Amino acid sequence: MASSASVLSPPEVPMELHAHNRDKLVRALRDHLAASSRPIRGFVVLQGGEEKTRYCTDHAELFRQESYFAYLFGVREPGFFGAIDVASGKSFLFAPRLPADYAVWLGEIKPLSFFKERYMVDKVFFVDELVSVLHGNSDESGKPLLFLLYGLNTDSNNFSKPAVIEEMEKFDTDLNTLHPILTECRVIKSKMELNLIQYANDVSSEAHIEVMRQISAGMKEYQLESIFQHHVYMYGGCRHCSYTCICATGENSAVLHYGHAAAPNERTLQDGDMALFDMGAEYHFYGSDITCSFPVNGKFTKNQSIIYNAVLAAHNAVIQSMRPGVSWIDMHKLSEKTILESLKNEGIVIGDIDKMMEIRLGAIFMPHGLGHFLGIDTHDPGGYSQGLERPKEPGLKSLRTIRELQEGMVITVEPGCYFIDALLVPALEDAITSKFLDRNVIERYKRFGGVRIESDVLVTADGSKNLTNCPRETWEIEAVMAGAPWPLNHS
Ligand SMILES: [Mn+2]
Repeated sequence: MASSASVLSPPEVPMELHAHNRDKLVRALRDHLAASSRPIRGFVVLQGGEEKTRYCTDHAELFRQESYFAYLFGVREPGFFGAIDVASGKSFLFAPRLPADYAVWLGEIKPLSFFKERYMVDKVFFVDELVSVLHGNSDESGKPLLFLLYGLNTDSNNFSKPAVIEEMEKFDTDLNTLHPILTECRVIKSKMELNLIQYANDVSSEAHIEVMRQISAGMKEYQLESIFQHHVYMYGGCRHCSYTCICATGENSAVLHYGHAAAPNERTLQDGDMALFDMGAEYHFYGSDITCSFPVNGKFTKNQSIIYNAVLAAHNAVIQSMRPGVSWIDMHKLSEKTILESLKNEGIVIGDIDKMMEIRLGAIFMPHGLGHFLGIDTHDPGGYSQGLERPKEPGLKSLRTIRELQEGMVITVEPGCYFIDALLVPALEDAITSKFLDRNVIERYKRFGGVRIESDVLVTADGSKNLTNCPRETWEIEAVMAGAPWPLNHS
């Protein structure tokens, strides 16, 4: 039956989603201005992304809209500007004036009315009309005020680029107000945004299961990447993935960001390997970020199930503890402690768990943070809102957020346990950390690689909801890899 390949059907995207996002921003901005005794006036102005070519050539890379612009306007075309009148809430789009030649090479030049209808904004003009339109729509005697987007991305340490417009001297500009307020809007997801994140999760969960079913020793890692990409595009309509696929097997699974151009998922799979596949599809800008770890041959060895179950226990303990008000640092520590307890049961680490926590021993096995916000960006912004400082201790310093959970946040839960020589060798030589490590037992895991289990989780009013739907228990994975349907049939 051909239809058994997938149960997916790509949904229509309601552009009300972006109208709602704009409303949310306008309300937050008005509240902020009122609270700081400033007049309710001015325009939010954002510049959308530009199409890029490959180096000096005319090869156009597939365009993907800048994320803040996508959040507010949902526009998929390059070269746009957008504005919102803070006082009236009215929204404007400015389209690039395209050369007549465009119609020959790239298709029909759409009228401005097309964009007005598609993106549900109040008015659409050309980019070269921006200065006069903003002046014409301002009922102030002086220069109109523009709120421009400028601020730090705390994951990349890059700054967002404020809109560049002609005749800037005809406006007053404010570079400080918009970024933190718009970023905070993105942290709490609306129902319509959650529907898209759920869809991206459904598509990606199904594609991960397809990979589990088709994997076998002798294949290349990139063939599994290809199966994933095919599935999310063919059945899910997802042209983009949220990030470069990590398809790591054997020792490669201890390389946290494997799969980049210099390590392009090209190893041949061996019988007995663990696989760690971190892959997520994106649909209408909204993404997913999912990791599955499992044995290439479909059967966990004793050592593989020891490490896998240590990580699964941490994953489940965190999801069960999540609710509004809980500190993400505490969740990170809970995951570390859960993993260390399992490792202690197997004699991999020795001694007092509280002492291990004090000296941050867990960071040797899990050097990355427990998880991050997810939305239009894989590492969605807002993890360190104003005033929050990144911790300095091993493990904790890798956290992409240290905030308290709030209803409506979507955050990844991705504990891992890895045997990384670059960390283990110095730890075994260190006078303090070496006391907690059993050299001989660790030797048995030398070529193990690592395990990560990653789900995308919504914080609800009284707990959490896992949006990812992949087999997680070892017996569920073994059953699905042996051909059982998912969800498992319990009859
Ligand atoms: Mn992640």
